Formats: sequence, C-alpha cells, structure tokens
Amino acid sequence: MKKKILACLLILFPILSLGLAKADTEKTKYVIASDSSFAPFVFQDSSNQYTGIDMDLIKAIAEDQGFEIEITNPGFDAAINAVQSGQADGIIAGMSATDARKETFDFSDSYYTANTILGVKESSTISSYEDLNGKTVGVKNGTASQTFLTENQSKYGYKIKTFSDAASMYDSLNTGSIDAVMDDEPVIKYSISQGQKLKTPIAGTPIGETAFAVKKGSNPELLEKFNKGLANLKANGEFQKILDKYLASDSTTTSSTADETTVWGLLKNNYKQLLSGLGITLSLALISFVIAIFIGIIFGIFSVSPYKSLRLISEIFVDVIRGIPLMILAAFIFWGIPNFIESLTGQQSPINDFVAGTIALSLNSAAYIAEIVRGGIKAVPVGQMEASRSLGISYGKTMRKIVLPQATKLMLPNFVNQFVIALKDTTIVSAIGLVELFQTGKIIIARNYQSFKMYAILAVFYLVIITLLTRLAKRLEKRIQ
Ligand code: ASN
Repeated sequence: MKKKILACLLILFPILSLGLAKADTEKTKYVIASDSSFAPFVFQDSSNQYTGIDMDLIKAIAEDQGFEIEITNPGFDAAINAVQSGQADGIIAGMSATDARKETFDFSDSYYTANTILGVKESSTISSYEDLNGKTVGVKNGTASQTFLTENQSKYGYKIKTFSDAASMYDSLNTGSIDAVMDDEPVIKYSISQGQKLKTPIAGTPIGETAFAVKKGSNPELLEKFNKGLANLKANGEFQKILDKYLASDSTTTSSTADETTVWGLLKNNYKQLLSGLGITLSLALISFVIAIFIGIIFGIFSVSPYKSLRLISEIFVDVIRGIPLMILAAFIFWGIPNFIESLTGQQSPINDFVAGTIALSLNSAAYIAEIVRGGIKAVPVGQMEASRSLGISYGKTMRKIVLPQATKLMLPNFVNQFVIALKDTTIVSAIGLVELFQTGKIIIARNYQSFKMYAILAVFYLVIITLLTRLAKRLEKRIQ
C-alpha cells in the first residue's frame, strides 16, 4: 500500500507542479476577486462590462492610491476560495465583515451597512419566519445569509438549499423549486427595482459592515491603501457619487437591456461573450486532449508491459484518477495545492485557472485513454506477439511495427468518443471560476434571468460543435483506416 501511495505521488507531483507559477514578492499589480452577480455591488451592464458600487470603488481607490488591479469575477464562494488560496490578493463583493470571517480575513474600513433579508415571490403567502416551517429557502454558498439561515434553522424548521451563484438561486425561486431566498437587502431591493416580481415581507437583520478584505496577515499594504483611498474618496465626495449612481431612486444603471427577452436579442447582445467562452471551451478541450493522449498512451503501454512495476504504476494512475470526480480534481489543483504549498513555504503560489482546468481535464481523460490503449493492445491476438518474438524481433519493435498499428485502428472510435466526453466535461471545470462557454451563459443569465432561452442557446452551441467535431473525427478515422 505504502509503495502504491509513493508511486502515485511520484506520478502526480511533476505533472501538477508544471502549472504552478512562482509567487511575486514585490507586487506591482493586485488581483481582486469579486462576485459574478451581486447588483448593485457588482454585475454586468448591458455591454457585458462588470460594473456596480464595488467595481467603481476599487477602480477609484486604485487610481487614487496609484496601484494597478486585475479584477476577476468567479462568484462569491469561488472569490473567497481564491483569496484563501492566494489566487487573488483581495476580495470586494459586498462582503460582510462577520466575526467568523475575521478569523481568516483582515477587513478594511466599512463602506456600507447591509442587512440580510428574505425574498419571496410577489404571490407568496409567506409573511413571517414561522411561515417557513417545512419550506425550502435558497441561499448562496459561503455567504453571511447562509450563516444566518443555518443558525436559525432549528428554530423555524425550514430546509436550506445552497447555490453557487445568484442566477440559479433566483431562477429556482421563479420556477417554484424553492419558496424563498435569503440575500443582502440592497441586492433584493435592487432586483425588485429592476422589475423582478419579488417582495420582502420581513424586516432585514444586520449581518455586519460591508468591507474589502485580504487574507489574514497577507497584503497589509493593500488594506492600508484601500483605507486611505476610501477616506480620500469620502472626503472629496466621489464615494457618495458612486453610491448615488447605483442606489438613488432615479438611478439609470440597469443590469439588463430590453431586447434580451428574445433569442435573437440574447444572441445579438452577447455573441462576443459567447464566442469568447466557446474559444476557451475549445482550447481547453483540444489542449487537454492532446496532453491526455500523450499521457494516456504512455500509461496504456505501461499497463501491458512485461515489467510488473510499470503495470503497477499504470494501474495506480488509472485507479486514482478515475476514482476522483473531475470537479474535485480541478478544485484540488486550483485551490488545494496552492493552499498546501503556501502552508509549507509561506509563499503564495497561485495557479492560473485555465492551466488548472487543463491539468484536471488532461489527467482525467488520460486515465480513460490509458484504458482504451490497454483494451486496444489486448484486442490484438497474442499469437502475433509470440510469432514475432519467436522470429527474434525485440519486444519494442514488435509493439511498434506489429501490435500498435493494428491496435490503433481498434482504438480510434473510442478516442473520438473520449474527445466528445472531454469537451462536455469542460463544463465541470467551470466550478473553479473559469469563464468557458457554460460559465459565460450563467453570467448572462445572472444579468437577465432568461434561463430557458439562454440554456437552450448553450445546448445548441454544444450540439453543433460536438456534431461538427465528431463528423470531422470520423472522416479522419476513415482516412487513417
Ligand atoms: N453579503 C454577502 C456576504 O457577505 C456577499 C455576497 O453574496 N456577495 O456573505
């Protein structure tokens, strides 16, 4: 067993460490993580740009204090993870400075005070927490609202359903699969002002001051700059202007446009974003598949090797990778490993989300390809190997010249199949915040709540791409055969 674990680490470590970037000690630019949809704090405007109080505020502070920022919007839970694992230097996402969070984050001075509040459909009869008995309340994972719900669950007897993003939560409320949602008061009120048919029957509960945060003990200078910048913006009136822009009753900022209610409108308004998501999806699938073929063939050949140790290595690789769900593998590589390295070395070692996604997909496909290769080689009658060896031809040469050419023909259809699976699996790695096609769709839905039409568009996109690529692969296959 010990041998197995050691061999497994030996296989995985060099592959995983490939994508790890060296941490910068001297920072010239800060990566700031945020929510993907939390209007009016952060949301996409009609031209698909992230905007909102938090976006304007951090940009104004960066300008005031003379530092550069790169903003990522993977969603609240993912943004929290990003800061904890060193992928990002700070988080600004309408985040409440709760006591529990103060254990792991250092917070800036407050720039807002928000309550958590219950939102129900306009037609709902729920008018008190007692009415929630037996009902299901939706909440975003990792939020202060979730803590509030968990703490009061036994008192009121509701069920809690957690969501990774606001779009799926509000969609579930609209479709009736949950009875209520718990979210920040300005957020629910803003969506009502944007035409969402919701109401807030119970007064909100304070959950803490809204503030910018860094990982406890990291980037103290960034926190200091934030505080100084905030004070300056408050003094010169800029901060109030930002608040008024999004919160004043005559505010003109909206998170959706009128013509996003038709399929044509959705396509017209979002085609650039969708194509860029598609580009990421295709790159992820293609690059990871090429790497997977390479690794898969090596392990596949190992699995039929006359040497026991090689067979063992291959067996461990296939068992370990096939035994871990892809989403966990991606999360482990993206958040887990940098976090582990930091705890060992004290140095932040963030890994790029595309690299992490590619490694996860490559390893996953490689395990299946190794099995395809093993099956293909095994399907070539053993007599051929024996006959060749009895003629004095070496094992390697027999493999290359006699067994592999025949096995390859048998494997080709399975390779095509595996590629289609890999392409579909790219949607799973969106969990680490990678904005591929599926995540792009979810971000668009978070803005306009057109889930039926948007998911239908996504389904057609995947269907067309997979059909085209399968046809192409079949043609290639015929040619090779
Ligand atoms: N207000 C939420 C929290 O602090 C943040 C969010 O949902 N973006 O948990």
